[in-house]
Parts: sequence; C-alpha cells; structure tokens
Amino acid sequence: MSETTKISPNLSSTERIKQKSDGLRGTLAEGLLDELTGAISDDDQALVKFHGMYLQDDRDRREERAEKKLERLFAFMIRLRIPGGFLTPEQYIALHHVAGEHSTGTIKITTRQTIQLHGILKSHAKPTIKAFSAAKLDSISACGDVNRNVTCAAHPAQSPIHAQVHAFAARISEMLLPKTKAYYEIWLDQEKLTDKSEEEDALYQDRYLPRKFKIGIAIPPNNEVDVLTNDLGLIAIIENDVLLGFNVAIGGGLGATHGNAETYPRLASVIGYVPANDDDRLFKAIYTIVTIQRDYGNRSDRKLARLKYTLDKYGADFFREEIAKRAGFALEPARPYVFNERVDYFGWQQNHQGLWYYTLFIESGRVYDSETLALKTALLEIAGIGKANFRFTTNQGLILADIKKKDKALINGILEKYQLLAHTENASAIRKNSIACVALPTCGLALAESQRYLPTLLTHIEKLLTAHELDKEAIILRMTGCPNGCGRPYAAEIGFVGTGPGKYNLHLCGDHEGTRLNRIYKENLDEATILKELDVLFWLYKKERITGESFGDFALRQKWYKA
Ligand code: SRM
Ligand code: SF4
Repeated sequence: MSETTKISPNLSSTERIKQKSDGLRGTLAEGLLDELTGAISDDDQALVKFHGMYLQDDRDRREERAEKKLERLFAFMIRLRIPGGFLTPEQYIALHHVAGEHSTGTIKITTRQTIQLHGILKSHAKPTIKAFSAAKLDSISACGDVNRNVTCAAHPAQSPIHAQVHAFAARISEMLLPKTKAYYEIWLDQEKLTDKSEEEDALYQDRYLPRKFKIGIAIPPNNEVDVLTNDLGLIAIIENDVLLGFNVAIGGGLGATHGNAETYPRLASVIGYVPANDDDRLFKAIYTIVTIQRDYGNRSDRKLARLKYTLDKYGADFFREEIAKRAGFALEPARPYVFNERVDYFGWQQNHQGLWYYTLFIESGRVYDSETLALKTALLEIAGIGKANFRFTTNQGLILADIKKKDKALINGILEKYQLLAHTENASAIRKNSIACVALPTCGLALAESQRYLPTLLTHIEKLLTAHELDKEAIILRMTGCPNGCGRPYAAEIGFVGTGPGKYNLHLCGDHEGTRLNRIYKENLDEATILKELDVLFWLYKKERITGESFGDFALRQKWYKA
C-alpha cells in the first residue's frame, strides 16, 4: 500500500465497503435470496456495480407505490462488458431473447459501445447473467471502481488497421479485469474458492481504484470515439496504413456537480507516445498509469477522485516520471496527429478487403419495436441469417458489419422491408449527430428528462434549422438529464444539461472534432426559451458565418458563453 493511501485521514464509505467485501462478495448471495424485498442492502448496492449491475427503481411509479404503501418498484439495470462493441450474430440473438425474457425488452446501446438492459427483477438477475454467460457474454467490471468497457473506433471501413486496434481494446480489457472469482460464484453458481491466494490481485488489491476508470482508442482523423473524454485515451499513430504506436492522453472526464466549482469536465492531455511494435511496453504503460491513479487518486472525496483531479493536483511531469520509475522506460515525445471529423458513417461503406458495413440510425440507442418502426424485429431477422456481425458505436449507433459482397443484397432487402434504409436516410443531419443519456425513469440521478424528451425537442429544432436553410448542417447536439455527462454534452456544439424538471443549461462553443469543451451560454431554460434562443443564434450563424465555419466555431468567435 502506498504512503498516500496509508495516511489518508478519512476514507469515503465506499472505500470501507470495498475493503471489507471479501473480494466483492459482501452479502450479495444472501441478499438475492431475500424475497421480502426487491432491493439489496446499501453495501451490496455499491458492490453489485462491480458485477455490472445497478439497483434502480421506476421513478415514474414512486408516487403511486408510496400511496399504496408499497416499497419502490426495484429492478436491476445490467450493463455488458463488450470491449470495442462487437457481437457475433449468435450473441445478438441471445441478447434479444434475454432482453425479452428478463428485462423491459428494450435493448439500449450506450455511449460506451455496449448494452444495458433495464427493469430486471431480483429473481431474474441470476438467470439473466447465466443466459448471457451461455452466449459468452459477461458484465464483469462494466460498472464500479475499476477499468470499464474499453471503447475503440467503431468503423472497420475507416482504416486498414482497424482490426489490429480493435484487438488491443479486448486485450486491455482482459488485462485490467479484477482477479476475484466472486462473479462466477454468485451469479453462475461456481464452487467457492477455498484457496483465496488464487485471486490475489496485484493491481486492484482489496481497494480497487478510487473511482471508475475509462479507456478509449481513436483512429485519426475520426474522433467518433471521443477519445479525450476518457481517463486514458490512446490515439493511433499511423504511417502508410501501418500502425506505429499510440499517443497517450490522460485526465479526461466529464462529470461535474451543479454549483460545485471544484468539479469540472476536462479533456485528456497528451503526455507522450508508446510504440505498438513492442506490445509489452504499451500494456505496461497502460497498467502503470492505472496503478498511479490507484495510489494517488483521492479516496476521501469521491467527487474529486477521478484521474483528471489526480493529474491536476500532481501535474503531467509527475505522471511521466512515475511511469518511467514504475514501468522502467519513459514515454517518448508525442507524435503529430490530426482529428478532422467525429462521425458515424451512416449508410453503406466498404472496407479495404471488400467487406460491407451498414451504419443504421438508432435514436438514443434504443432498440425496440414502435408503432411505426419494427427495429427490434428487423435486427433479429438480420442476426438470424448469420451474415452480419453487430458493432456498436460510442454514439449509441449500430453497424451491421463484415458482410460479404454476396450477402449484401440479402441484408439490404431486409433493411428495405422494414423501412430502415429510409429511416436512416431521412433522419436529419442534426438528429443523426445527437446523443441523449438514459435519465428518467430509471436513472436515480436524473434531474430532467433526456432520451424520452430529446426526440420531441429535435423536431422543433429541425423546423428552426429548415426555416434558416441550415437543415444540412451536421451540428453535434447532445442532452443529459443531469451534469454527470453520460451523453458527453460538454463535448458537443450544442449541449443541454438538465437542472430540474423541464429545465436545461444551454452549452455552446464546442468544436466538431471533440478537441474543445463547450461552455455555459444560458442557464435553466425551458423549452420555449431554448427555441427562442436557438432561433436567433441560427439566424446569426446563417447570416454571418465564414464559409465552412462550423456552428461551434462560429459560437466561439461570437463569444456566446457566460463570462
Ligand atoms: Fe454514466 C452514472 C448511464 C456513460 C459519467 N451513468 C451513471 C448511472 C449509472 C447513474 C447512477 O450512478 O446511478 C446511469 C445509469 C442510467 C440508467 O438508468 O441506465 C449512467 N452512463 C450511462 C449511459 C448508459 C448513458 C447512455 O445513455 O448511454 C452510459 C453507459 C456507458 C457504459 O456503457 O459504460 C454512460 N457516464 C457515461 C459517460 C460517457 C462516456 O464514458 O463516454 C460519462 C462521462 C465521462 C466520464 O466518465 O467522465 C458518464 N455516469 C457518469 C457519472 C459522472 C462521473 C464523474 O466523474 O463524476 C456518473 C455518476 C457517478 O459516477 O457518480 C454516472
Ligand atoms: Fe443519469 Fe445524469 Fe447519466 Fe443522464 S447524465 S444517465 S441523468 S447520471
């Protein structure tokens, strides 16, 4: 244990829960058997996150349940660990059925390229994990104070090095898994370990990390993965279609708390370069950075515990020196790179090997059948013919992937039959570039609506854009129901951050490439005021922009932010 941890005067309650948890077991096994409540104990709620689950309740039904003197309608949300967001068609079919049998039925693609299912009653939690396990899927470390789902540039057609980089994402995820066998014992009924030395964990020890830890990998020039919003971002350095190595960026993170100036969103800072031809060095560098955060991150105040605060406290030179000391080699100077876009390539694309990819528009990543669009049925039919893999994007999107030339017409036919081609083609540019976090009714932290509201707000905004002849502009717009930043609103050209029911802070001045955070323009706006403001801003943009100037750049030039 490092000096820093030993002298820490008052550990947060979560630190104590982790340390006395017996390898993240707590009393989870017993709690699952308690039929008197749909919930689990407070301590177990903290631990279950490390197993990829959150205990939530249906906030729409709180009042009604309270009136009937019933406990809240508790249910679990389960988040899968899918590094780089890749599923085979067989796995997708399994996911479809698990969603139908055990959850609300909606498959939610998240902003970290994975899947969440909601509304899983306690009695269904174990069967859900078992069914996922049968499909070789797990939820280990999808949440909790550990390394989370490793994200990676999603579009294989973008670069010949995509497969290589994607494989790194899976290996990083494996390397940083905790050693405890608790997941297998509790959820999959595997025998209890008698010799605990088998799960000794040199990386996480019994403390795990001070806070969640996120890693993402980008392949320039596209930054669709929003690499700089991660605790640790890797930026591929490529020459003549050969992967040379990665620039290493640390200290990204978006969470903040309204009214607490000590908390803030931050983009990661590039601190050096590691060559990729020596795997050992790359993996050692990543592992070492995690250990530095483990030893120096704040364990007293969880609001200040992310790596971004550790970096701002100790400085980049300290990190570089510690890496050299602990790993035995120094990071090389960062190499030049350029991001010039941040997009999902909607429609058909072909890669260098002649394989085809179709990127579908899925609003807020919600896969379900509505009255007008049988999206879930269509995707099951596509998976059923086994000719396309499923790749999720960090914009809550889906790529039907790795399709052979001879199978393209078949898939296209299904997309056409279910009107998904038209659905994708006809979605406006701003809608395709939008993200909304989950928020109500499941998120316990939501202050305002997000994924249930943004589609309606966008319809109004589209009308304004059309009126100002700006409807072709691919403005990046994102909304969250609170300042935690799950939809990365601070990295958008237009960001809405919920402050209370029906009220949002409006953020402007972010760039198109994801290399500049936006800033608050006006606070606590309701829908009518938002639309009035945007009407004027769009009018000025149309009238005064320089050719090719993005909305975010124009907003910055106009100083559309609060002083
Ligand atoms: Fe998040 C907490 C949903 C991506 C920052 N996030 C939550 C919880 C679990 C609420 C809670 O703690 O009780 C939300 C569950 C809602 C629900 O009902 O499902 C939640 N976060 C999501 C997802 C599903 C949003 C989405 O609609 O896609 C994303 C799941 C990602 C995944 O698959 O792992 C999601 N969350 C993010 C991102 C974006 C990213 O990582 O690219 C961020 C900002 C980046 C960052 O981490 O700084 C993010 N989530 C947070 C925070 C603020 C953390 C902080 O440093 O302050 C919280 C609150 C917390 O940890 O205390 C949070
Ligand atoms: Fe919930 Fe806030 Fe995250 Fe939205 S941003 S999912 S409201 S924690």
